[in-house]
Amino acid sequence: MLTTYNLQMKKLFFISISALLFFGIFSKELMAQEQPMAQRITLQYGSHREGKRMDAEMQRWREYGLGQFIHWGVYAIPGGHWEGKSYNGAAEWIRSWSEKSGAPAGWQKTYDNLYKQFNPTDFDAKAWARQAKDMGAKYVIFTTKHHDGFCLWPSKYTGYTIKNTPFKKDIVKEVVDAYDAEGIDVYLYFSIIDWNHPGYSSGIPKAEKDSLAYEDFKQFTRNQLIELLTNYPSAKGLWFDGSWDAAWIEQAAWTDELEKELRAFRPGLIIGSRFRADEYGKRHFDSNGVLMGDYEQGWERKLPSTIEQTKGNDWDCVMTIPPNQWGYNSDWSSSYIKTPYDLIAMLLQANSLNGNFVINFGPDGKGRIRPEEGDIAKQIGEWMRVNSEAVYGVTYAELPKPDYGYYTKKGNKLYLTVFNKPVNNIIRVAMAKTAEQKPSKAYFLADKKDLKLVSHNIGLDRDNNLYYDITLPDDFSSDMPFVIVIDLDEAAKKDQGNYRDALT
Ligand code: JFZ
Repeated sequence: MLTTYNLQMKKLFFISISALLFFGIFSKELMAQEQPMAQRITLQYGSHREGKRMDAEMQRWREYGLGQFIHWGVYAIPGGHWEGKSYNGAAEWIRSWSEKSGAPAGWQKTYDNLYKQFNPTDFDAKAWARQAKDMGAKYVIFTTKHHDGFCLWPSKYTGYTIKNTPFKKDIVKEVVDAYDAEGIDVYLYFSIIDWNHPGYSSGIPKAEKDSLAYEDFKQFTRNQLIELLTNYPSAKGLWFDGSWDAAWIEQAAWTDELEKELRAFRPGLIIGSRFRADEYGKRHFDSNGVLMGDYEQGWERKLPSTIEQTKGNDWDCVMTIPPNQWGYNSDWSSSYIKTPYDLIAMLLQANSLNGNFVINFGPDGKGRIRPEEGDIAKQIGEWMRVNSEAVYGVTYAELPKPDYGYYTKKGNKLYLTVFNKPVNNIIRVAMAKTAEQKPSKAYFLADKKDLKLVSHNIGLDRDNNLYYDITLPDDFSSDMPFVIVIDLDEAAKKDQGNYRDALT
């Protein structure tokens, strides 16, 4: 496997160099690549691994394709609004609303007492899990504690938990059990930021008493993480957030130790790159440009458009349905709401570049997933039931992105997910003359109907490609993206081209 990885990296390197020469520019992404060995500095708390994790747990992660995020907590009660006033940021951040920016008087005190009303009587973890399953999600990331510090599990290290609400029951447990029962892997979202803990500080504590309080907070954080891994042994990983705080960044030695402890405590545990900084304060990638953690966790509400931008790493993209609302916001009327089509296009873009795509849901204060999100999940699920073969367990196809949509690949099958149907009904696939696998058969994934496949030398000199034309039936139309499968045949090394290149 390592050899394959090295080969891939060599290819990537080659592609990067060609891109540089071709465009004559030095893009930021490429400059941010790993330092050559000779130029590296010694790091004590940098990345401790070179290249991808190849164990079974990580292989499973890599094959998810589609995931669900759930942001749920006390912020679901105000839902972005209070006493007729509207907060103008992300609803899960509403506690940070200041009176200067229009918050009602005494807002933070009001917020910190809202948990006393948290009683989501309509919460039905099994219904959520069924809905996620129907959508086609293979994993879920669930907010155990967001920045406000409210714990959806009965943590013994603070009173600010679900146990002290009228609801009382352990919500994290209900979610874990329900998703486990549906065969959906669970990842626990955990915020390093905790506005409720007296020792928490976002800036570096200066006074001695503040530093001491921060030490308490560190111990508290460590205890809660061990508690979560102890209480929910089936959870596959931790999804960290908030690690941009200056105070946290300063803790390189301690966070490195903590990560080691968590990994030793739960072998196979998956942790992304948004957990800790190295001793120079570098996050996600250490000072040598090497990825920290098991996958790149920086693609939030954005997607790479080329394989070079992914630097050959594993990554996930987490995406909101409105522009930037993770927790429940009761008013979606003035926001653009992504359509199932938009989300499927993003899903395929992610999968075509070796990433997982994760769609966020924000249940309301009663525990209901809003109908708009329900419809989106349903429509994505309908699409996935027909087309998920092009999503699960696929990889980058090592072909340039075609204009009509995205390629994904698995074994000897190439999937063409078509978003833009050519006006002549001919899908033209270009492959290098030297490619080891050649298309032998093309068909619709939906009904397995064979499609006419012919190869041409279309007489374009020096592009070193062969062209395969797939003809869609005359009367074919589709209002959703559709998938064509191409079987690749290793043996068929035909059509090497019989026109000589022009001598110029
Ligand atoms: C964080 C949270 O503050 C937010 O509420 C939500 O939970 C989200 C998933 O994570 O917000 C971020 C984190 C990282 C970036 C942007 C917003 N980022 O890397 O660009």
